[in-house]
Amino acid sequence: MTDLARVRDVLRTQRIETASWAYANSGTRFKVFGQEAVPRDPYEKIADAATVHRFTGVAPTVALHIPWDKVADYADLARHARELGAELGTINSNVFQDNDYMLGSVTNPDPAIRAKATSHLLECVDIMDLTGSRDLKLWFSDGTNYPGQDDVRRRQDRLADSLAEVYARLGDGQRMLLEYKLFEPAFYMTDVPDWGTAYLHCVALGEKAKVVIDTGHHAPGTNIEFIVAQLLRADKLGGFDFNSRFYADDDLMVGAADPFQLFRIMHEIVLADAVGPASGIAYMLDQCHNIEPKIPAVIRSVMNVQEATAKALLVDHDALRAAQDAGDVLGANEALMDAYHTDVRPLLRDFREDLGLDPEPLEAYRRSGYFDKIKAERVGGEQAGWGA
Ligand code: PSV
Ligand code: MN
Ligand code: MN
Repeated sequence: MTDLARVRDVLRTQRIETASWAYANSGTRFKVFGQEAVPRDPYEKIADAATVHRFTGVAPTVALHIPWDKVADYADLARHARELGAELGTINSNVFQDNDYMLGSVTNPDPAIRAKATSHLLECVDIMDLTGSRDLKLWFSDGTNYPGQDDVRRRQDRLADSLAEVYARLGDGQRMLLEYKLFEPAFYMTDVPDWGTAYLHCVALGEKAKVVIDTGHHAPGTNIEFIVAQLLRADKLGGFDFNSRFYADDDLMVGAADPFQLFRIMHEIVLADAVGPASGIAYMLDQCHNIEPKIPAVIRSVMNVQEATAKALLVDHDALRAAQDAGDVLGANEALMDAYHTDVRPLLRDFREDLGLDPEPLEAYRRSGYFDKIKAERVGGEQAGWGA
């Protein structure tokens, strides 16, 4: 089998999950720019996600955020997704948009507020039972703004108690993914600020708990691929929230700001032979398309992940290892860079044709008339926004 055939075989196993909120209006705290034909409810968000899958062939699942995607009948929403050739994916909890959570959710000094937050997380597992989702993704905005505001260790204990209660509720085949974030909205101390904290909690919980890496959630200059390698060693890498950042948690398109970083991340995954679903690594896009058209931006993002993966799959591991073992610094670096500098677009065009898809997903989407169709259909009602 040629190398290129192997690359295509591995690429065929990769699945990239898109997020329901990427299709909704979004913006900054300064302004949300509404766009034409934006979905008005979760059903329409899923239709857009299914359209991304139709043109890329590798993005069948869509992540939901509760309560942004609250519906009366989740089994019906799952049926709707299946009818469109898609599936419901990760359930994202939300304990950051209620007035009660000003001083924290599961870490709040008030036990009644902690109980409310935990009961939301448990409700998310109930929803997973109805949607058939494997993963519960937890991100906590909890933290403090001032030194002395609350007791760091007591807050960790409260967090651990709540996580343990939710972990105990997980069914067979369900997992808990714990996401960390350096800062924002808390500015002095965040309760889950880094991979080490997330890792400690996951280890204490058990094997169904894994760490999720949101690429936008680190200090500038952080070596994210090192974190990837370390979590892979410990079998604690649950997945990614992919996006790009220039400054903080910018939520721009993955691979747009630093495609080389994305390649380096994917190289670690390829080295561990962990691209496909058997590894349990979930590739999710957690992005907001504030000024660019949303569906093409998600298609572009999926393609960016595929391009980085294809380049990583082209690394000549024998040459790399030989150079490393010989202490050949420049040779090892060259083995990596050779792959990075390869134009993989022709290979991906062939890959898509093999799947029976148009080799150019963005052009195919534009030609499809989908946007004109939803523009005509989605009149009246209120457009969905990030957070609603
Ligand atoms: C927090 O910044 C975060 O990355 C979490 O994943 C949230 O659930 C998500 O953003 C919402 O976009
Ligand atoms: Mn995220
Ligand atoms: Mn984020």
